[in-house]
Amino acid sequence: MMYQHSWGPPPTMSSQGMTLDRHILERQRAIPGATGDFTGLFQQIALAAKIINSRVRQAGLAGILGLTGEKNVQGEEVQKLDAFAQNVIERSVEAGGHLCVMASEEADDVIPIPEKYPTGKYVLLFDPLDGSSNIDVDISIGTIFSIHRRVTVGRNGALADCLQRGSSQVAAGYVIYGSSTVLVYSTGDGVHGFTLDPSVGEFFLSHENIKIPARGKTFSVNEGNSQLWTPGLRRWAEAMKTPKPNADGSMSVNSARYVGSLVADFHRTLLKGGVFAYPADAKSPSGKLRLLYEAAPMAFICEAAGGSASDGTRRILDIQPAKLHERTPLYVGSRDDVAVVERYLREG
Ligand code: P6P
Repeated sequence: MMYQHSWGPPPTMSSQGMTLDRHILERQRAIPGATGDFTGLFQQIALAAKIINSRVRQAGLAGILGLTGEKNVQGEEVQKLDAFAQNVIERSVEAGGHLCVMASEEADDVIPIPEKYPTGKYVLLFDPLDGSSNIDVDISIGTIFSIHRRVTVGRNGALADCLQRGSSQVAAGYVIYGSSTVLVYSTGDGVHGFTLDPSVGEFFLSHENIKIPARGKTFSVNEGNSQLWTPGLRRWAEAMKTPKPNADGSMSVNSARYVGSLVADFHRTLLKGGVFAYPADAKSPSGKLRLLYEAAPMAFICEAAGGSASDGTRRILDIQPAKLHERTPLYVGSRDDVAVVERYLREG
């Protein structure tokens, strides 16, 4: 059946009718011994994304519909969006028997699987709604997730299952609630994006095998913090803003782009190239972003697309986490552009 978008000619053959579910299933069939566990977990994550998307799209009406996290018109307590997203993800995945433990930016400790449900071999780490402070001004926000295999034995998973290097991830992904809702994921073999068609409530393949350019023309960093940076980092930012001569005598300049929402800044960097940076500084000596469910999943995706990600000196995926909410500086994007900022950082 030819999938007809309501806004014009059907998509290209490669994405015609290719839903996220079918994409995952076809990859599962190619893996010897695959049990369907991963497929089931992924379908639950996709369902959670659809539910969160629906509520995010209503948020602008909060003042009218009483969805502000206060009492709604029925006098019921309504959750703030990030608490809502946290709850939706937990409820969507806890009963499936695919996980032994979860961890979230919104929860101080690991989240066990309720005793009444079976447990499984996977671990889910997630940021349910990153950048949620931007929703009030209608800026894109996102959900970020990271999946590991457990390393402990027994019914319940443990902290050790969560504190694994990013290189151990079996999959990572994010959902960007922007001008459209796009889910991007990788299992390490390619990076693929799926756009939600709200008219049918299904994610369709829209960005097949994403590859990040080796070099881009955009740098993305909050220069409001520049007085807190090292001299080397300040020199990097100045170099990014210095016009460069081309062979034909013309000059080229970079573009500065900073949304202030990691998923939005990363998604643009992944598709267009360039570098996103959240440095350590005098205010945040370890940086602001979390290693487990922000930096590591984005690094996994970026490397699978041909890019790179470091904390300025170490590959993000090689860092052994010591704490659940550990923070890290993050430089992620086009391989050559990340190498340039690392060189300035080495100068100190
Ligand atoms: P700043 C959003 O609050 C967030 O956690 C990330 O999504 C984003 O990249 C970063 O913080 C923005 O931080 O300090 O530039 O506002």
